[in-house]
Amino acid sequence: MKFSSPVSNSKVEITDKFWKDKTELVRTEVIPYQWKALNNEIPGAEASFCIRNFRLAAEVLEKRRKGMATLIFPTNKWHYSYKNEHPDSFFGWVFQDSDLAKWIEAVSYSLQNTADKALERLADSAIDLICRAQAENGYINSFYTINNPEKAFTNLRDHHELYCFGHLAEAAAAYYNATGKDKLLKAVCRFADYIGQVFGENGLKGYDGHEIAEMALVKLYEATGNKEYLKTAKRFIDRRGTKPYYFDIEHGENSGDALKYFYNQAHLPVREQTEAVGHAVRAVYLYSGMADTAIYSDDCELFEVCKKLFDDIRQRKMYITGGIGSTSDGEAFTLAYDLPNDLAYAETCASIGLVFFAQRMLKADFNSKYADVMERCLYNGILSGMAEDGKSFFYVNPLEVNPEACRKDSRKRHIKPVRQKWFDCACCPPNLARLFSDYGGYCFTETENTLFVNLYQSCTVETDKADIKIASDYLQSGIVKFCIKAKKPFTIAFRIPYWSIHFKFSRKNPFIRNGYAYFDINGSEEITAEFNPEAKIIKCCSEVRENIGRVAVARGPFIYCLEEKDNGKNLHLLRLAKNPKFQFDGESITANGYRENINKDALYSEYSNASETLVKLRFIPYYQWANRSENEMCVYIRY
Ligand code: FUB
Ligand code: ZN
Repeated sequence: MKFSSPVSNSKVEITDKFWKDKTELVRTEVIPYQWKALNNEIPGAEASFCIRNFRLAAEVLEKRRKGMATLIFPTNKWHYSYKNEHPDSFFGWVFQDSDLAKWIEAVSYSLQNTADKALERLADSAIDLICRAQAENGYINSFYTINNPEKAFTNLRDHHELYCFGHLAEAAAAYYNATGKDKLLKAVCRFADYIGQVFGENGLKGYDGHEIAEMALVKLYEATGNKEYLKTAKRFIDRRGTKPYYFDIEHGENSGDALKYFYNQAHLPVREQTEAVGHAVRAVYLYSGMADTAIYSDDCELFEVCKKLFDDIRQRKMYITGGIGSTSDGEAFTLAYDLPNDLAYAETCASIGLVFFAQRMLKADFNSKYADVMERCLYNGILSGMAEDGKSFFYVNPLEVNPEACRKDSRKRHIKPVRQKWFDCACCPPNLARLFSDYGGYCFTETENTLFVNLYQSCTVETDKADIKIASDYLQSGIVKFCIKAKKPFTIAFRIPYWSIHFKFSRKNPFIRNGYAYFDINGSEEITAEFNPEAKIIKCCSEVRENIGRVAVARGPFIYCLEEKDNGKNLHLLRLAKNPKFQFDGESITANGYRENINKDALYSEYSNASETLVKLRFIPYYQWANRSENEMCVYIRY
């Protein structure tokens, strides 16, 4: 299979105001805040105990090495509250270790962007701690190490051991790539070797209940060249969903019930799966691992499965914001076209996982639809996950909110009308931190001869083909200038964004294929791309019942929304005027519309035409909502 590779974040310097601001917020706000959270230093926030757990695991291992007695605790729960447990027990969620791994990964990319010796020293000390918590056989997991090592790998379905391993492996590869230091990488490779034995041909036939190990093993393979890691990833993938179900065996059951395992995408062998199902984060992490494994092992059949799954999400199960997983029940996908606005789950992590999946698909299928999805998620359903000051976060990203309903209707309890400082289950903010710090790593992909430009922002990029300086006004005028200093003849391929029907390049006659415009470059030259980010009305496919008779407003990559702050209460009363004239002030959009006058007399009355008042509607980019305190919000408006 012919495939491309992403150009590393270390080769891309983001100079763009919009994206530099975000990566700087992560560096200056999120990463230090998260370190405090890991150390229980945030007053008023639920304590994490993450660092404390690693310290305790290291102490326990030391005692066992010295032949000293240590206590054993239960391992049958998901969460261990310090309020109820023995003081020497593990505390927190069974996957608490992953928070430190994500922090190290975010720090790694951040160090590629901005050298920071003090931060690097802190990360080194965290890595020393993790290595002290590694058992003789290579195993690293503070939960089982503390509570009962005998029980390791006995509950893959629920207990996230391979998930924590996966995050650690991603952190190790990232830290090695960023700093050249291999202490964590070596430790994690020992762990991966142990996993390879435990789950080898003659070992346990299991696989992870919360996927990520697959794509993480591929990252270890990329970092070390050791094919065993790729083999282990493939083994996990090929075993998933085969009968008898491993999770049945593990739990002494004989259910054979596929329905039970949709949640873990383990209801069918993966090659027979055609629909995205179950827990959305797990799903897209699995599909990312499948795509990577398919690419590196030249498994076209597996890659075709990934294509189907990607299209199922993109065409039937993705919100206009790039949110996925439309129900809070299992944080999961439901059925095709079931995209309720006010009940949406759309976890920040799930859209981040969709970006991972899209980026991997892009490697071997040179089609703009993947980068279009990346862009949709990045500018909308992911960016909304972080406040504009980087100090609070959304876990859930709904498309319509009435704050009172979130308090009074238990079906909407998962929806928060304002961003939270931190979360008891703190998966999303660290995920955001690692993605945004690595933003540069998503902009370009390359084969031997072709450089693909997937995202547009001001930056410089250095490759063996050329050094390129990009001056981007993508979000305002849509004009992007490329100053290319070629080192050898090559082809440059520009993605034509899905929203830009009209586009122009200063060089004539591009070869257009699958949403990319290709030009051969033979020397240094300047090329200007002109896209057309004018405001537009977007219709949702009629099969989405919630949006019949309603439209959304978009401009360039941004989806817009209405907020009560600008448009008054009861946003459902608003209607966009026919063929509205949009006015763009550099950020918000105004348009003519109507507000239906409320008839307060009766709940029901004989039909008569509604009376309406002419109003000016103000739309802001969706990602900005809830930055001016609690209020109503909606993306879709009657039309
Ligand atoms: O289970 C670990 C993480 O916590 C998942 O990825 C998120 O969806 C949240 O449930
Ligand atoms: Zn999350």
